[in-house]
Amino acid sequence: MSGKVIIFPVESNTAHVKVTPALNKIFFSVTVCLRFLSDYNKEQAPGDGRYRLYIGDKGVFFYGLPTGLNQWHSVCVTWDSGTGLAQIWVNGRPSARKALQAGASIAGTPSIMLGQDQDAYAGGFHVYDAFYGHATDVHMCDTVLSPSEIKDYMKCVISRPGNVVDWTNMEYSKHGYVIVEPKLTLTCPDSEVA
Ligand SMILES: [Ca+2]
Repeated sequence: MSGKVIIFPVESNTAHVKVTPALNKIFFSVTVCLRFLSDYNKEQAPGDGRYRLYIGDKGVFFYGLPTGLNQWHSVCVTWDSGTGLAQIWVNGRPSARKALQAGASIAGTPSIMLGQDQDAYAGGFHVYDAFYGHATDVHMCDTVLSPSEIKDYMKCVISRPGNVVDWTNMEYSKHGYVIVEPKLTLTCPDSEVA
């Protein structure tokens, strides 16, 4: 998928990309990075500086982060079971680190999907929780990336490709109305990283 972008052109409760992980294990820490562009601006949209991360059935909000419409955002989320600390980075800006599910783990065969929120394992889609827009450079790692590795990612330098999901070598299948195309625009111009 190197140099490619996934486009979800409509709101739906069907369109998604299923990703086959390269590694199956019990996760006690995780980092997920991706870039997205959208003009989603409804009530539940991240148009208000707000992001939410779930581990299992518990979620935490992060506020005051870049969410501008029609511009690319580079996002990394990290979570570590030992400390219970979760954090999100957007365009080079780190959030406060917040408590989320200390001592928990992510076990079982992972069901990894882009474009839909899974309220149930591999299902439970709702149109109002769907993503539409563009997404690229998806990586997932079984450790917490260092701040310098995350800043590299924000600058479009992939210094540590994901060992669970690696965009450059990602096995996936498309479902519903999903287009995969070459990247036509820069995806890192708005990074605040110097
Ligand atoms: Ca949902």
